[in-house]
Amino acid sequence: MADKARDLVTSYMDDATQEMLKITDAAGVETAFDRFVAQQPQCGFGQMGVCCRICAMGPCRVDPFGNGPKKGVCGADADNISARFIARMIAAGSSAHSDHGRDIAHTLYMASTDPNCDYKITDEDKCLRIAAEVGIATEGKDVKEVGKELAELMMNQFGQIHGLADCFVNARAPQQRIDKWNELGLVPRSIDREIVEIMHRTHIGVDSDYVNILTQGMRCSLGDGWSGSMLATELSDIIFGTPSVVETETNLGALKEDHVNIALHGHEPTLSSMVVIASKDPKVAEWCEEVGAKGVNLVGICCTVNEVLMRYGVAPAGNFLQQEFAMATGALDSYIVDVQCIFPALGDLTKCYHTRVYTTSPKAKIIGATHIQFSEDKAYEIALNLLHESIMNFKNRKGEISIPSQKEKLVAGFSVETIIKALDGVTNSHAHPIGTVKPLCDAITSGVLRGAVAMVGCNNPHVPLDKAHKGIVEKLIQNDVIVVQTGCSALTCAKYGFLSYEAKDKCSLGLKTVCELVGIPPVLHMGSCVDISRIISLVAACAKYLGVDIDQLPIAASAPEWMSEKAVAIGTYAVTSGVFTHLGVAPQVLGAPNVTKLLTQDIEGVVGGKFFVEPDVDKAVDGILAAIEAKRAALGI
Ligand code: SF4
Ligand code: MSK
Repeated sequence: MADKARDLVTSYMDDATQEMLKITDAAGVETAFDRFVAQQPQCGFGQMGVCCRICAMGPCRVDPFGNGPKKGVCGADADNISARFIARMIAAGSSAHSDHGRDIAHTLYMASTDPNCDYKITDEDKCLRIAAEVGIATEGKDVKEVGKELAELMMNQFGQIHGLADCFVNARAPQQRIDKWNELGLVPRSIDREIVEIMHRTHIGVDSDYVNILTQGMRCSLGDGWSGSMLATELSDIIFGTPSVVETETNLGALKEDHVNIALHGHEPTLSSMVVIASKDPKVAEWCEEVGAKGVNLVGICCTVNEVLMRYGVAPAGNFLQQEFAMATGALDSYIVDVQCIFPALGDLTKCYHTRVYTTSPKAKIIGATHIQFSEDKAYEIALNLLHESIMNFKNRKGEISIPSQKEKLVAGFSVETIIKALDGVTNSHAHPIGTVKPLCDAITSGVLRGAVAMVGCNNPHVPLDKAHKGIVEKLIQNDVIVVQTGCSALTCAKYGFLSYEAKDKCSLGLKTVCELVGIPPVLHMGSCVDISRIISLVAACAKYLGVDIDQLPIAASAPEWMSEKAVAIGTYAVTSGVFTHLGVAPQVLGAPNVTKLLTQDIEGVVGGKFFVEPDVDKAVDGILAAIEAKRAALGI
């Protein structure tokens, strides 16, 4: 039974990962797949979202089907318990993205005010453009003065006392959407306040109305998508440069036996970008020579690599569930990690492999790892030290090196600016500083493209690894649907060649024609998880161009293998923004009938978007395409 469960979840994954699984099995090294099987059967009450341990009168369980209790000790029913649980997931997810954004805003402040800062404003045009967009006067000012004002305004979004955290909402959302959110009271008052208020409301004996709790969840999620994440993305571009097209290769085959292999893992661009910059220091080459290595090979896992892939072409070695396998190659000399999605198990694996795991954030220490604390005011020095430590560890390699040969071509770097520029290159409609979305909208309204899907999210052993990502994207591009991606979803589809120019040959005629004409892959890599804000910005620009609200566009979102609390926050802000959102893994709410109905049906009448839960690939694609065609029909296109 256990073997069967493990075979099922591992049977679809790529050859490189299959190869590594055989190696870890043979060596008796435990991975997430073993631990997942050991967890079976998982708690049914937890899976249905009807288990509560918010207070010490519990834990309480509600029996959704049988004759067991229907209420917890305090009287909370299944809908109350489940809504509180989901709201807390939204709060945690929003806090992860937004705390990341706060650190980036501080870095922009330092770059603008401290002449000795290792960071600088790289994209000055973007600094001036974003500042003007959010209402800062820029004329006659030095770019550093503007950068300082912009950083201060953004930092204020986290805890402002008066007004709303609506800089980007007002600048970017279609007026119909702003009106709707204002009418429903959904525009966040400040990013931190909405997160804190969720924690207050879900304390025992506060909010027991599931609609009221989830409404607060929606408001908090907008603080993530349209504020915390959006400012993280835009300010990162200002500091590190706005991504443009880069080509590289991906998968575990990106590791090199004769080089010092360093994997950057986690989510933030601050340290990882500095490691890339410091890796060019002449001392690095000297140290490599000293230990007999041909050089440093920087690779990455999860969203940190999406950040440095988009800007510097660093190759991804894998997605979320491949993180242990990178170590099991025996060729990884160090993991430099920051925050989010880093397995505690990496610390245990240091007992089996020579790899050093360096934690760098005071927020994220791991037992078994070495902590070298990162600080923005000594960024270059710390990055260089981490490189030195990693290079010296090359000498400690032991046992066999097993790097799978598989790697795939990958094209990335599709910021909104890059997408618009690529499309504008075809039509020469340079009416706006960064061009317009007219060519994209024309392709959709004419029917050459039927629509667009944002495919995002993680990996999750609850579903066969990679199967849904691969299956859904394959079918969408065969139906003239262009796909944009972020996060581990992008890293997954890249392994199968969907993010290469050659993937146009897997597409139906309309999409293939667009790819050939514009010179883009059919699946566009738009960055890390926080960069879903790029997708939201693009969607909002299209809606404004067409004079409609977001919920009228022939678009959808899909998170086929999601797992994190951040994904819950993202899904909620997508739905609240009016997007039809597919989930391949059911959220833990199914034991709460009213919450389930609200999220999958009734919410559509309020905000225009809804969740569509479907684990089956074919049925998921049918549902997504039907939603797109229904929007087209309603628009008369
Ligand atoms: Fe039980 Fe209510 Fe306490 Fe939850 S809050 S553990 S349902 S008594
Ligand atoms: S890293 S949140 S596993 S996408 Fe952004 Fe990947 Fe999901 Fe983490």
